[in-house]
Amino acid sequence: QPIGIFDSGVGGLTVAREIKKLLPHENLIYFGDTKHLPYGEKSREAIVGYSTKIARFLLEKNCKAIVIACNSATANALKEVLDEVADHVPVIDVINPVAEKVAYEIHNNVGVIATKATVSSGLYRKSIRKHNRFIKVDELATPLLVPAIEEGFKNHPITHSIVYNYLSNSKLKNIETLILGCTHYPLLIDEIRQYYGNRVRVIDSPGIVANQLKMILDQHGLLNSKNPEPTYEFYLSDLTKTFEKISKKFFGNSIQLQLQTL
Ligand code: DGN
Repeated sequence: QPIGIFDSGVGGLTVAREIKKLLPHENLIYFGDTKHLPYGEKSREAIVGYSTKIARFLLEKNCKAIVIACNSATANALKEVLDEVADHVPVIDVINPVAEKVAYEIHNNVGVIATKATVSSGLYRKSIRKHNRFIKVDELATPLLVPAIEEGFKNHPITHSIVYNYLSNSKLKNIETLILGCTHYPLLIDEIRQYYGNRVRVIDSPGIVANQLKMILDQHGLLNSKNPEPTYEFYLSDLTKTFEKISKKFFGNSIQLQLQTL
């Protein structure tokens, strides 16, 4: 049985890549809702509609666990996705495991950069402070980063300049730890590191989520450790060049992308 993973586009691939690394015997099914991207700008109702449909699709594909590899979907539709599928399979999101880890391990000022849909939910702040009310958490919406990534402007002067403008915002002035609150953003880790040097620790969110998934599969007796030829299936609501490029970079040239209307 495969693990289902979804995002609005290429962002969730940063999580899928870590899952593949940590759990190399698992079959994976990835759904990228490229037709409705970016989720970060959509209403809560729209995000709930897309996310629950995708979760149902992954359940019908016989997935044994579902990873919501999108912060905007987690922040706006976690409850509805749980209502839809949690009776059948465990659901792992990208905010709660990260918030919990940060709450217990970090003792300084934390900054979060994310889409508008995630920041307006305030979920990072709430989840971190539920576990540790002494941490100062500042969240900043950085909406231009996703289109820059989807346009393939990696290591491009435009992207450097957007990153510089956002990170120099006064809200993030005194942070010592940064959470990339959007699964697209690890694709800009070089630009972000270049800005901060060693001054700020960037949390490895995809790694934390992959570990959480492993723990949950283990708890449910669902870990697969003997599958010499794991399969990777990709379904997209629209076939895009960017998705093709990044998915092949992470998973190899032989993968097939399938169009799936949502
Ligand atoms: N990758 C998604 C996230 O983590 O929020 C959102 C990207 C988008 O659709 N704007």
